[in-house]
Amino acid sequence: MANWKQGEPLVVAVAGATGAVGAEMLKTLEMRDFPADKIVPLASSRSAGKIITFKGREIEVQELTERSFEGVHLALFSAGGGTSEKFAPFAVKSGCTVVDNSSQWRMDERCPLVIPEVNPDDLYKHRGIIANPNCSTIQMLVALKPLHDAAKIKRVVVSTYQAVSGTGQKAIVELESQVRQLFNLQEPEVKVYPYQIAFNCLPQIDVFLENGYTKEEMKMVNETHKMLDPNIRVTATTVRVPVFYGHSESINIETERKLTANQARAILAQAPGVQVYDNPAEKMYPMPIDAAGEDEVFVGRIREDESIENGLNFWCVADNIRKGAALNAVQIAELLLEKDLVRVPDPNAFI
Ligand code: 25A
Ligand code: L14
Repeated sequence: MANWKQGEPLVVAVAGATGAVGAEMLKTLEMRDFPADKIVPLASSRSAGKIITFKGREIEVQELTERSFEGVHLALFSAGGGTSEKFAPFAVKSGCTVVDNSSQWRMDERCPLVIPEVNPDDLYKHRGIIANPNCSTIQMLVALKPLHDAAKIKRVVVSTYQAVSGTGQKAIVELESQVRQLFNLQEPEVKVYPYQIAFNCLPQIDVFLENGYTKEEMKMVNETHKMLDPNIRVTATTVRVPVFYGHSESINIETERKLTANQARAILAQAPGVQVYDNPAEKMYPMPIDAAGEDEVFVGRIREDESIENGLNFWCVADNIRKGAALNAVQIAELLLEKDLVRVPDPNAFI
């Protein structure tokens, strides 16, 4: 059993350490001076033996196996749903607390789904696996939480404009190669997405479900219900755009109590994790090229929806790899340490 006690050296693993999100997790742990005494980078056999550097030290990537978590207290996973399904239960069995970035455990009742700015106290219920929400849901709820507290949101209509980095390193490479191929008058090679993404928009993220929505769209609905309020009606359209880093969202809300645009701006200006960037007179609004590499959720274009009584429209941008994935996971890990929750109550809970 690797249950950790305050004052003992802390061992932290990153599963999927060589991927787009895993690499950012390592960088974020380093930048925020996370109090890990030892880092264990894990990936598939393809990447075993690669060297990563952490705080100036070189560390060899090991293959992720069922036995990787012996002596590990805390693991951050971002290696895809199948990998999390297979290996997270073994981590817990070794006494290791897991923060998982895949969609695998998010709707599992045993697993809290947490955004530190929205529902930090749900962490107390964890039984070994804490799920990190979907990137589009995270940035939306960081902005909606303070508005919901102030005026009670009844309905949300959201459309997303999502960067390719959400799909991982292979999709970053695909957009870059297609742009290069097109400028060289070559046929663009389509491997990751169903169609060419360069100079295009794809109104499909993840697979289609029976109700005509995509899985990504229903993640935004279901995760909002689990974390913020099951009574909010949510409808989403998620779209892939040829942007490398940073998701954008057009959000329309209907509230029970009236909020003017100025009131909403003032509430958001005070909200944790949010930066209001909104001044039409100066052509000031958030864009993915500005949000990339930043921690905050940026909000602009705040205005009243004149088609209904109590409605607001705004535009919301965040770095999908940072707040949408790696940063949120590291913030959860920081809270676990702070609340003394790096522990597994029942090692067999997920086996
Ligand atoms: O579960 P989901 O939600 O459906 O998520 C699916 C994918 O989405 C990404 C993540 O990709 C994940 O694989 N993802 C998930 N949540 C995300 C979020 N919120 C998210 N992205 C953004 N936001 P990724 O590219 O970020 O990370 C992939 C990592 O997972 C490791 N991995 C994969 N299978 C594994 C595994 N690790 C252990 N066991 C397994 N079975 C993967 O490591 C990576 O670290 P890797 O070793 O497989 O590959 C890293 C290097 O290898 C090269 N490469 C990849 N595939 C191939 C390849 N080379 C040759 N042939 C290949 N087929 C890469 O270039 C890289 O250098
Ligand atoms: O639910 O942009 O974490 O392709 C994984 C794939 C987020 C979106 C998740 C993408 C998704 C991501």
